[in-house]
Amino acid sequence: MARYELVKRSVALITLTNPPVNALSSAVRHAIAKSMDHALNDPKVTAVVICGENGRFCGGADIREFAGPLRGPPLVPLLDAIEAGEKPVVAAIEGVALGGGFELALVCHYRIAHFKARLGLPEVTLGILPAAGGTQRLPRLIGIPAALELITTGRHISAQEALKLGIVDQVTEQNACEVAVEFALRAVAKPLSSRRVSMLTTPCPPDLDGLLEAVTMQVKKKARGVMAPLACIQAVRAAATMPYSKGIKRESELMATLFNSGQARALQYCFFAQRTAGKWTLPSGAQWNNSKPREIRSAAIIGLGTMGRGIVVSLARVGISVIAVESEKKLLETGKQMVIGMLERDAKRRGVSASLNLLKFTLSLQDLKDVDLVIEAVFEDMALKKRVFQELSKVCRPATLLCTNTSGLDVDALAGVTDRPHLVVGMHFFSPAHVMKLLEVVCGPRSSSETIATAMILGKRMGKVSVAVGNCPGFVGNRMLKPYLDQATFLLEEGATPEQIDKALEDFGFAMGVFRMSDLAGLDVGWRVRKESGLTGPDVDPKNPPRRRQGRRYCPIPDMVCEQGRFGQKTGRGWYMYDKPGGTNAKPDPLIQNLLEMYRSRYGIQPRNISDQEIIERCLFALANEGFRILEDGIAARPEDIDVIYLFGYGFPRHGGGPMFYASMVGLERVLERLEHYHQAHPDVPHLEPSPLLKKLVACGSPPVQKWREHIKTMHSHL
Ligand code: 3H9
Repeated sequence: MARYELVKRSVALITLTNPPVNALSSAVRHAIAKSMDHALNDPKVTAVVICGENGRFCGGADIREFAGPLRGPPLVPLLDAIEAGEKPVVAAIEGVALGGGFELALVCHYRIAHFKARLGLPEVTLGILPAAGGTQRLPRLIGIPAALELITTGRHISAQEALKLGIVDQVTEQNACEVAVEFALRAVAKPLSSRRVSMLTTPCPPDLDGLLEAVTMQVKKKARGVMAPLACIQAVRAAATMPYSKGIKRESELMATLFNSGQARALQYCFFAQRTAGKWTLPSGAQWNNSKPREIRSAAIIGLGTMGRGIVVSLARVGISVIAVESEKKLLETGKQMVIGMLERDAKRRGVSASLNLLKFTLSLQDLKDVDLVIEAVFEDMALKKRVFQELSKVCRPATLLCTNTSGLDVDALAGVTDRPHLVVGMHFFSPAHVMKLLEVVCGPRSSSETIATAMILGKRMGKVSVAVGNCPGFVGNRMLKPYLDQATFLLEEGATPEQIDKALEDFGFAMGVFRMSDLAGLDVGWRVRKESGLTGPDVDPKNPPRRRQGRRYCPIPDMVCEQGRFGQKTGRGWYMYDKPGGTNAKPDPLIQNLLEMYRSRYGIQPRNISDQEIIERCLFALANEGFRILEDGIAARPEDIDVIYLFGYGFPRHGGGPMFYASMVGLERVLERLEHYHQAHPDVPHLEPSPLLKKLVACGSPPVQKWREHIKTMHSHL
């Protein structure tokens, strides 16, 4: 867990050896303590260098150990002892120095960083704070404002920025470890007292209270209801106002509060869920680590609407040459200008040159004959998509992968019209596609493992979080959205307002409430789908009683809003009113209020006061209930996959963990009891009827979310 060697006859080189990130597990802490003891007591040793194996200094505390009781030497006294030692200790930072790894570097008397290294205190993103002295040492080293920014955001910084801030003493392009050994030899004769960061006086800004107040406001606005950044601010205040010995106690008290909180558990769950999500498996045994992806050098996008443009940008900025196809000259020209503008802005922001030479724009599908992969992003219309796929079958070489960016149509039906169903897969991007990190990779029953592996890795290459899902209407994300949206509109019928529902969801932590989100996405898309499926419009069977379709409760209010030409932000009116078409500042609209009142009186609905609790329970438990059904159906392989989809695609708050983790945190028994209650009150809403899997899990004693998989017996697993 740590290798000890004597180099240059007098330097003790301690190498952390805990792959993949040299996390500070109990065994590593134990090995560091033993090695330091050895080094400090060996008279041959005049200086110490600490580095990490495989070009990675240290990724911090071992997060997996957080779930159990503390074993092995605690970190704070271990680090204090390194700093207090009488021999100079130099940190050789390569790869990463994060969290406890950064705190380890801070107790070393000198820090040498490789120019590609990244440093940071990301604890806040895990719902905790840097509790091995990080909140006390960093402000002493670089001052309160800079330390506050790093600690409350968890931002990683480059070695160059660390040098500018005074965190590291030297940045090198050579082997950091070798440079550190030479540095250590030179440091032997120098006094150490000024190098012990905990002994420094924290440089205090003139208006400390004002600064802390301003940062508190910022943090509250950005991360509503999130505890960790606020605790970080309090810990930094202690660094400014208390001696180190007291500050470190305050840090530890704050950590204890955070450590046991539901938010910390949720955020740590999110960390692992995100990493688990890429590990797909198929019933055939093919999986992420035994299926070889194809290399994709060239791609084509069909359709230059909002989605198509975002996909072109996502591909081009990772160096893939792209042919973009439109059906009309005018649309092609508009799309081209938009894509070029987006790429140029993106390149400027990242300080690189725009990869415009990778782009080609055409009206002819014939130009696609040699590309490695095509992503179709035309209008959401099955007949049109089928025509495109038939055409692609004819023009593209037999090995070209054919992908569809449908948000819910049958991927297998599209595969069926091609000459290569095994090379067809869904790649469901989220709008705007160059910004949103989620990619649902929709595996049809005939998609080959190579095809799935290629789409998953391509997503990763574009910086996306790729999640493999099965093929069913709406896949995972949009299938679950339906019961969630339905509950919101039923609550409108019963007496709530769009603002009230949105506020409850935003207070819960959603980036946007359901109505503001729908206004942003555009209300007309769903309206068209409902018309096509005979739920509204001239094709509705007149024998249907009002507010009922296909034997279940139906709320026609969204259709009535659309009938007035209110399609959301783009038309300046939707569930809210906006200053102008395309405006983003949502204001409550009295016309919507009137519409709701007239609607209720027309159907004799007595509006009632609806509590925020009911809003949250009905929307979120209906959402999770559909998640349980998705697990039963084998459309998602694990609850973690569903949660990652909702975190990255639908603005579910990370500190809630995602709908499935949230349900487990509330308690499955309670979720079951509330769903039974609401289903009894609304028997014509099947989505409120508790799913068999939920009942089964409760009957099995409500196991933790990571164990649900053992209880899911899918006869027809799609994954
Ligand atoms: C802390 O330090 C608290 C202290 O202040 C004081 C306490 C008293 N622990 O991300 P990757 C696993 S809190 C355990 O795919 P990359 C990860 O799950 C900690 N496991 O690689 C994955 O496992 P698997 C503060 C960890 O190259 C594998 O390593 N530190 C840890 O894309 C590869 O990970 C952080 O928050 C860990 N600390 O990115 C840093 N880190 O193969 C968290 C990783 O089974 N880590 N794993 O799926 C990261 O941000 C990234 O992993 C890193 C590498 C940038 C290091």
